[in-house]
Amino acid sequence: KNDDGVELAKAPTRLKPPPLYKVMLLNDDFTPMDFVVIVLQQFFSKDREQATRIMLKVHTEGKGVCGVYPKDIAATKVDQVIEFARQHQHPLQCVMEEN
Ligand code: TYC
Repeated sequence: KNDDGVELAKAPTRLKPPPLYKVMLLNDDFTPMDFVVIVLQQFFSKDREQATRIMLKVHTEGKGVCGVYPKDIAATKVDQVIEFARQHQHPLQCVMEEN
């Protein structure tokens, strides 16, 4: 209240930015390298060079980040990649992790 007893407007509540999630590809021994490069281009908007770099990182280190997104978009990417790999009978796995 101010000096006249009038209720003052409350400061607006600060909203936290939504948490972001890393979408990661996991290495396996069977999925062709070219297929992984196509996935990175098609679902993560990478050019051929970026896609190749990420694919090789996953191949040598076991996993790698494809992109960082809000939760619902990350979950959709994971589903799309797993479904695309399944359609082509590759065991490629894709997961999300909170950043
Ligand atoms: N290791 C696979 C091969 O040698 C290639 C590969 C890379 C598979 C990345 C999955 O997420 C992956 N053909």
